[in-house]
Amino acid sequence: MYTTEMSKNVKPIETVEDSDLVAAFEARVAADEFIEPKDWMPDAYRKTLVRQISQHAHSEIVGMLPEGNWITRAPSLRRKAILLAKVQDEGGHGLYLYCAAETLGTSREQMVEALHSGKAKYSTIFNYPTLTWADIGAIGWLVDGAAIMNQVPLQRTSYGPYARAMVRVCKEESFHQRQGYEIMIALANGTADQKRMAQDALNRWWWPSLMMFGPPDDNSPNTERSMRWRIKRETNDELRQKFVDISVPQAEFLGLTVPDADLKWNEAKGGYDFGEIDWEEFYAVVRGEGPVAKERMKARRDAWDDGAWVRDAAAAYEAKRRERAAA
Ligand code: BYC
Repeated sequence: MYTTEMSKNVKPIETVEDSDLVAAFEARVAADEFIEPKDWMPDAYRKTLVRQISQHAHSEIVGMLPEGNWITRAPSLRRKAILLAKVQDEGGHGLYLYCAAETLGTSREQMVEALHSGKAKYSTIFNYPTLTWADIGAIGWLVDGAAIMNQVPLQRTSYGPYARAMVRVCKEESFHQRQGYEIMIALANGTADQKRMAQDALNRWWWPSLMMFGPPDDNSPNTERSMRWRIKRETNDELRQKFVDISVPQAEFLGLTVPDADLKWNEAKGGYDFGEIDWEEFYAVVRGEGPVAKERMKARRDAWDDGAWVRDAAAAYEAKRRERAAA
């Protein structure tokens, strides 16, 4: 997101903003009231939201690429129609989220420019390639599954427009997760080769899916304040643990093996213990060194350039419409 520049400029809010306003704001958040676009809010709250919501929007739009790549190669008309609808849904999610961020005073052009110039981040998960049809199943099951885990609590995030956008997004993500799991069921119960494909996809997508939840809590610079402001309702590690606990029995149902030798049920905590995530890989991908990061950014920039004539035509039409209305 608007990363280092932003954090350098952030001053402790109490020194630059009216402490009564800050106290009233904090009290509203603590009482679980939604903050709305025209309400007073600390500058750092606004910036955190723009950072997170725009990153979320970019992730949805970049996330169309790995799956869009398989629309022409889906194995049946039914699978093609479902995948097409899913990818279109992701485009819609991006639009709701860009609109929610715009209510905070940033423009679509600024957000897109930040993505294209590399100033803004998007989810690490979309920097991995989709090599086989089973990857489409694994993405729906695991990536959309992780997304739902993260987004269900965001329906209660403190900023009203973001919370309301999440309600519809979560309903659609739930369908996405099921379509992915259904592909995995078909493959896992298919021929030996199909089952091997399903296992291979699980092997490649498991760890990157766990990385979607972000760095561990003790290394997550934004979590503490975002939890206090109820932007985030659960921490990165809490959500990651829930995801593991839900996904492991799903893998067992498929007859597949989660690629983690340290995975073990822990009776005392009522959840699974799991192996150490490769955080070096995570930070490398965050820095833009993911396996297909360059292709993803090129595809986004090309789409923006190729669509320039549509934006120009829409602007010219609108200008004519206004001229006519004024005449
Ligand atoms: N990838 O302090 P932290 C989808 C960054 S779309 C890249 O914990 P925060 C789907 C983080 O931004 C799913 N960067 O940050 C779409 C921060 O850097 P900056 C997208 C990551 O914000 C299509 C730094 O690391 N979901 O599922 O408190 C098809 C330190 O982290 C990542 C959302 O965006 C990452 N994985 O917590 C299918 C959900 N993780 O910005 C599926 C909304 C961390 O300070 N976002 N970073 O320079 C969130 O819930 C939070 O922003 C995060 C990170 C949990 C992701």
